[in-house]
Amino acid sequence: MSENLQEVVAKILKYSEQFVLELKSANTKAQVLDLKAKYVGKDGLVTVIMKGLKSATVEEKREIGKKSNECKDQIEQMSKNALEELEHQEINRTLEENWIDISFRDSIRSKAACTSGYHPVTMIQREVEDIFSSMGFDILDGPYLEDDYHNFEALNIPKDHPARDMQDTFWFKDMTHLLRTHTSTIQVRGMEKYTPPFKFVGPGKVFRCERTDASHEFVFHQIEGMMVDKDISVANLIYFLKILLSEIFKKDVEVRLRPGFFPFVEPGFEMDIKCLICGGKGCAVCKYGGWVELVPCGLVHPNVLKYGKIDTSIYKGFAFGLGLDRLVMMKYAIDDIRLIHAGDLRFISQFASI
Ligand code: FA5
Repeated sequence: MSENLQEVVAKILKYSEQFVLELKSANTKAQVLDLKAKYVGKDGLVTVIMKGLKSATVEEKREIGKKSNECKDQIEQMSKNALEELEHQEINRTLEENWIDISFRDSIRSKAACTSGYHPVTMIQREVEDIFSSMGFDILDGPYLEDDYHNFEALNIPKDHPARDMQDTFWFKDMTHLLRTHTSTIQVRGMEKYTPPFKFVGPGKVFRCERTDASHEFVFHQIEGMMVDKDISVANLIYFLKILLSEIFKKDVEVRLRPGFFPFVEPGFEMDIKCLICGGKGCAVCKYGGWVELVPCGLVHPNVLKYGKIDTSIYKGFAFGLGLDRLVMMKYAIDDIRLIHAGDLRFISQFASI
């Protein structure tokens, strides 16, 4: 070797310090890589010293080899750290520049994908309420949890009357309370609230312990209607129901009236609508009969008026109980009632824009 041992070792230490200084001003990965190559690359300053060891003495090899290896390791390690640091900075800069509020974007996306709106039953309920309130009817509410008196007794269905079996009831353990099986309970509550003449409708959920099929749910919706005045006749009842149906369907729909038995009306009727799913040809919804039972109705039984403390020598009344879910099915040609309450947004969101 042309230089002595001390001179070479000093050179190595100088390179080491020089590298540390120069690294401070390397601001990009390329600059770091260039710097690393300058010292420990194929022809780097440290590498050249190591290559020159071939002609060195054993002692020089040991001493210079040790120092140059330490210097090389230090340069490689510091280059690695610097590159990692620059990589981090780059990621942070990218994140900073392309910052996205994920929750904001999600809310936009969900708004676009799933426009909010009312449930079809709520929509039809409000429509029916609007039609009746425009004709002077009040809107009444009633509780889901009812007692035997309001659901049966005051509707002329005494205990042990076979008509109790017409509606399968969810009873509470005390056997005097139940989930109302129909909105006719609101008739009883209406008579407690008003003195005649009066007219009101009462919408809401009802509950029946029964098996479901294409036209039967065990939780569904009805809207009760009741009018009490002097000289009420079946003609008044038909008049209001026809207005209702023509307003809802905005077209002529075929209906038929047939006798129907309900202990709280006399005479009692069933108003059926020609099935709008199959056009009367027969399908699962109309049970292949072509007609769908929609609005049972009739003149209020005198016993019911008496329970309501109404003077039957002066007043008469009519009442009806419209199935709201069936009305939704007819209006929007839905062939299975179970779709309406299945909670499937793909189904429900179709009504959002209506
Ligand atoms: C009644 O509930 C009587 N309270 C209606 C009434 C009121 C009659 C006033 C006379 C005077 P019904 O059980 O038939 O009647 O039910 C009335 C309507 O609710 C039916 O015509 C039908 O449209 C709907 N409905 C009945 N059961 C179900 C069910 N399981 N699922 C969906 N809709 C039903």
